[in-house]
Amino acid sequence: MATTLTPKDFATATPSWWCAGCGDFGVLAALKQACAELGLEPHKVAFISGIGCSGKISGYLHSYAFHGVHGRALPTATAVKLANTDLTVIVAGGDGDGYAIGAGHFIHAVRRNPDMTYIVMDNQTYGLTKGQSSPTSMLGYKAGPHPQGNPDAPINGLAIALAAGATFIARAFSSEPKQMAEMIKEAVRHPGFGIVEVLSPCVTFNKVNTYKWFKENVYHLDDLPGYDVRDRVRAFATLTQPGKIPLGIFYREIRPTLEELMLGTGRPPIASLPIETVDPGLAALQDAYA
Ligand SMILES: Cc1ncc(C[n+]2csc(CCOP(=O)(O)OP(=O)(O)O)c2C)c(N)n1
Ligand code: SF4
Ligand SMILES: [Mg+2]
Repeated sequence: MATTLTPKDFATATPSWWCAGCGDFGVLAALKQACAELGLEPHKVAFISGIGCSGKISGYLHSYAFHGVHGRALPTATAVKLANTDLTVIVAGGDGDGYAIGAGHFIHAVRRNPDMTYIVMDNQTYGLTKGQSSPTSMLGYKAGPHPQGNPDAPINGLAIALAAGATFIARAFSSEPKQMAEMIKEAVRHPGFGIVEVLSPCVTFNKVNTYKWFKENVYHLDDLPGYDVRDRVRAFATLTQPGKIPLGIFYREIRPTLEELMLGTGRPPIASLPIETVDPGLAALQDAYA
């Protein structure tokens, strides 16, 4: 008989290493909530993480876990998924892990569309190594390791994901764990590669992009009249518009996963994904699933 799990069932006894107030706590809380509400069982979840403060998260979630080398979480997770397609695979790492040293793996994981969820914990700095600029640091961002300020323009990870062929793209804020849990749930339900970027402040080293700064600089896609998650062009325009940072689900489409194409196995789209939000090709795809 199925038992009802709660977020506590996904907790571990490992003491947290994070600084008090770190945005990563909100990500962990949302993840546990999402896993419980999805009815996942810990022994059927594989949680793969990269290196960084963010990467420590795999030690705090009760499931199978692999804390890999810097920037290599996605290829590791792809191998795990191909080896056992019954596992729900969740990957997490920092902006440095995913968009700097792991950037090549990121683009190619996205285009292959393996059925997994990737959470990028974006604090706009390298937290673990004491505050250097990361690929998402703002121009001029100053921190101890380079007081002269960051000379490099930031990259837009979600716009890159869209250009590379991502099939589910969302952004959350660690101060809004409820909304984040809903986005993670949708990403896990999505039959394909789902990326959820989370704005997750580093309270120790990034004194620019603080909770207050984010609160003043975000808005929700729900507030945009007529926003349609099938509209790739609008998603790109919204993601790249200068100014305030949008939160919500930007885009989703259904296309065959890596497992389907390589192994001939996959899972049917989960009921919560509204049929009308996907391409006309869905009917043919569903026949294949039947
Ligand atoms: C191959 C390799 N290069 C460099 C490092 C040093 N290093 C560890 S974590 C890190 C960056 C972490 O930044 P991010 O991925 O954004 O994670 P955060 O700590 O901010 O959560 C770096 C450069 C390493 N561990 N391995
Ligand atoms: S250094 Fe920054 S990112 Fe790392 S645990 Fe502390 S607050 Fe979080
Ligand atoms: Mg970081």
